Amino acid sequence: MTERQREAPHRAGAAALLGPPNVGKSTLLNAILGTKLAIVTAKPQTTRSRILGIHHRPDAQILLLDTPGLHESGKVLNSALNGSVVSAVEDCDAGLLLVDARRGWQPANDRLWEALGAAGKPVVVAITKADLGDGCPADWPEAVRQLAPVLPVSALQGEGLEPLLDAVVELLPESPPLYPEDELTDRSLRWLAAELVREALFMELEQELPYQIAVEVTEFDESRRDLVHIRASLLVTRNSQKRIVIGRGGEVIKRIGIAARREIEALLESKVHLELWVKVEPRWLKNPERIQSLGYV
Ligand SMILES: Nc1nc2c(ncn2[C@@H]2O[C@H](COP(=O)(O)OP(=O)(O)OP(=O)(O)O)[C@@H](O)[C@H]2O)c(=O)[nH]1
Ligand SMILES: [Mg+2]
Repeated sequence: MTERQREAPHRAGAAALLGPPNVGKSTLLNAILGTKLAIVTAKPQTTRSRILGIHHRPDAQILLLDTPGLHESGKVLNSALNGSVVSAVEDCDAGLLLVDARRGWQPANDRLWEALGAAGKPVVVAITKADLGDGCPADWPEAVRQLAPVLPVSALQGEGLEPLLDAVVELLPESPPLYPEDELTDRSLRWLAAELVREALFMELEQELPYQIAVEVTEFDESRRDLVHIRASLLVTRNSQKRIVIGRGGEVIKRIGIAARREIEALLESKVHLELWVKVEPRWLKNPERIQSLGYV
């Protein structure tokens, strides 16, 4: 513990990780927690719902809210995702606004900056993927620099995390810890397992298809100590998609299963038997209640 941490009053509160799709929100959450909690892929719009990750330090407890990337399309799922961004802005004590070092300040950054300002929330700006860019990207609104600390960070290389967290902690209210010390997230292992299946879908399937698929764990049996049995449905909207996900001779779904099982075993620290079933559910993407029951809002 540093001198500063020993003397400072304890602080606790929520910081929302906000930014455009693919800016590195989930990677930053995982790097801060030192655990893979949120799935990460090279494609934008991977995260579908808010996840709480709890970072404990001697002087503070930071409740980090990972959010879906804010984007412009009006589809039902997308507006549900943007809804969870809005509620994260409302619920947080401080905003951690992310800007990609290579892409610079985006229209989504403007909208989030304005929303945080309107809600009266203090902001720290993080320039992500600092290992890829050189310094601060151009076309940077001067007002932002005057009103918020701007700090570079590389989540992949673990650089800049502590100064960033120090800046966030300064914005949190004085408070005793809000969660027990061993608590890492508000999400169940069952839900995290479904997410890891979804991550494997993004790795194994081309282009738009992963966005059309939902994963629902229908059975999560931990009664055997040496082997956790998990059954999950992959919900697609059309028969043609089902054929692609299964692949010739079942080869695609087999690869998805192997990749997902490996990650789930690392999460659960146990052997896992993973059974995947592809189901056609034409309306899941259009039905707000269904999107909610799948845990995406
Ligand atoms: N080089 C480099 N790449 C990074 C860094 N952080 C994230 N990435 C990459 O950026 C891509 C997107 O990362 P995510 O963490 O999924 O981004 P996100 O903001 O959560 O994306 P959505 O959930 O889709 O909105 C992945 O390919 C990451 O590996 C970083 O610090 N350096
Ligand atoms: Mg994400």
